[in-house]
Amino acid sequence: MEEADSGREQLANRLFSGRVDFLLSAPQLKFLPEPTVPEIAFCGRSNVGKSSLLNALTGRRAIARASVTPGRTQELNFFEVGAPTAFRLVDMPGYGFAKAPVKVVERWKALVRTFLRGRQVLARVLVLVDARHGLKDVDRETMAMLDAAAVGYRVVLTKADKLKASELAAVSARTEAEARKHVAAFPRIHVTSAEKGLGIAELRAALLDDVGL
Ligand SMILES: Nc1nc2c(ncn2[C@@H]2O[C@H](COP(=O)(O)OP(=O)(O)OP(=O)(O)O)[C@@H](O)[C@H]2O)c(=O)[nH]1
Ligand SMILES: [Mg+2]
Repeated sequence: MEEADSGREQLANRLFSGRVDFLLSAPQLKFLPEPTVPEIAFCGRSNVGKSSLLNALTGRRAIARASVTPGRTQELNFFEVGAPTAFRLVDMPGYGFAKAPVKVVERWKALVRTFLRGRQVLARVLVLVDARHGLKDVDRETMAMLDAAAVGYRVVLTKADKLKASELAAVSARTEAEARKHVAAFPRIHVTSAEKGLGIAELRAALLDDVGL
């Protein structure tokens, strides 16, 4: 079993560290690419580490733009993995960012919501949660929306390197217990650090399953 798992991880590592290209940035739904391959979307509060996780998964320093300033990612950014393209990763604007103008926030929210609920090729959503903060009500709203739309998602704790082992164990247990109550959530959560590489190989292998490879 362990050998089979590590075989999957090797395959996943090869794919994610192979060809990865930025495809396009869609500020509105009409600019979305043709739905020709499975897609994995990264969502979560502003500054939670979506762009950084995408970079860590693909082994690139900065294919997706990460920043200390919340609200960095303002469009749906599509990245293609594999040659020929096996699947796409979609970096999205964060939610819960109060400092952007209300109109801008509303526009991002509508874009993300419509994409998540209506994208035919969406194979999995990753709901990223800062391990220091745990689940917030805005995350719960997103999870409930995905439950209602029957869109499967994985809850991913980020920035695990910022916590002590005991704190991390507590927040993991709490988050997993809550994820289990959501019909469209995977019962197991992922604990990651884009900074230290923690949980990255496992998440790559899981995403391979998600896109049917
Ligand atoms: N220590 C630590 N810092 C991290 C980690 N992941 C991201 N960060 C930091 O968190 C900040 C935000 O990261 P981003 O990847 O830009 O976050 P985002 O969710 O894409 O943000 P928006 O696009 O604004 O919604 C940056 O300063 C990152 O360096 C991690 O695993 N560990
Ligand atoms: Mg971002």
